[in-house]
Amino acid sequence: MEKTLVLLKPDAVERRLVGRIISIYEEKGLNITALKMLKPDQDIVEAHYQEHKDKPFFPALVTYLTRGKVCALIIEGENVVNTVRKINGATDPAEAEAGTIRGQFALSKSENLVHASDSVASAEREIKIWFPELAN
Ligand code: 3AN
Repeated sequence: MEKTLVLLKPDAVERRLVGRIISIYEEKGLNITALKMLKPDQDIVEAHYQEHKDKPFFPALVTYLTRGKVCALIIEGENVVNTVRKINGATDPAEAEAGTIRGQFALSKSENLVHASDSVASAEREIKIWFPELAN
């Protein structure tokens, strides 16, 4: 079964939206197969967002992700990578459809509540970063 890595980022935890957001994935029929809360260190966040390391917003992105706890999830289901990206909505909440998580709950392009892997290969890479204990 396909897997994806989802992060409910510090703004989701601070705004007490963890339960509501998880419910949206579950109500869609997807399975949460791993879940943990952690305050990530800089190394984890830099590894996770390595594709953005040369972007002007990278330092702010690292500060944002390391400022508090995140909820990391592995979600499994048929076509889960694309399905969760659709449920999350566009990166810029101003462009996100109203029914998506970002469309419903987010306003800011830099603090947009959720992350989900953008491909099966990214999911494999990101799951190793956030759940190294599950590597075999
Ligand atoms: P997504 O999370 O939708 O896959 P990415 O991978 O392009 O989007 O961006 C990763 C994260 O970087 C976003 N979730 C957001 O927090 C931040 N980000 C992306 N683009 C910008 C931007 N133009 N300005 C500030 N922050 C950004």
